[in-house]
Amino acid sequence: MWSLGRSEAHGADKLGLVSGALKRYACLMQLFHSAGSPYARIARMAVLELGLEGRVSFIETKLRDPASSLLPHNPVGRVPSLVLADGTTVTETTPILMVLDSLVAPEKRLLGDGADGWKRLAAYGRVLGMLDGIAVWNRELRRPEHERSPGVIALEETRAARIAAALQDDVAKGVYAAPDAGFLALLAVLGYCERRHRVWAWRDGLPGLASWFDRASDRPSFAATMPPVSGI
Ligand SMILES: N[C@@H](CCC(=O)N[C@@H](CS)C(=O)NCC(=O)O)C(=O)O
Repeated sequence: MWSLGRSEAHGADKLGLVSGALKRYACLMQLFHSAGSPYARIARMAVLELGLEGRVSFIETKLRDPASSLLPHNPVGRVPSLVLADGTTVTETTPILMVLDSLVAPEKRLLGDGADGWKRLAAYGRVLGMLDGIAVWNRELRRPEHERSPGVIALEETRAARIAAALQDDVAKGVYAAPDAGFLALLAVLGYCERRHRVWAWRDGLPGLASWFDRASDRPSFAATMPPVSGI
């Protein structure tokens, strides 16, 4: 964050620097996130991968709290949420990636432009579908035991295993090789399973996917957004 002492500000103002700094500060977007959210992690990694740290500040917020700093910006109350410089709030991971992509040169974009027959978007969507299922499964496990639905848990466990097997085949064919939206989403999902959803021994029977994850985990954007370990 910007902060100038009184005399620095006075001297800088003479040079017209304060107004420049204030303008830049005003242009900052705010990305609301929680440390454990895999969806928000995709957006946070995207900011870092695209080199947008100077234009997007990260704001950690509380979820499911009526006093959350996010609620005045977004009644949905979910992260990630991106508050633009004009106060517009973009909610949901994919629209946020679209905004971030619009800030960089076309060849750097994470979602692609369809020139590949939308293959990158398809790869990203497949991972997001897996994350949605795992999020439902994880939410179920956070309920008191007597409120949990064994049927929902079984369905989501089966879905996750099915998608993971398909992802291992994809990885073997070279999909998820470049650090685009699908790559970052896959890192975020598997990273979530490693630290926040450990009930699922996803590595068992999936050595190809596990070795993809171990290699891809080297990315600095992944290390910089590590979530705390949870009890699940
Ligand atoms: N469909 C949303 C899902 C985001 C989401 O579910 N975020 C969770 C954290 S992982 C959240 O904010 N939960 C708070 C709540 O449900 O109130 C997206 O793509 O961004």
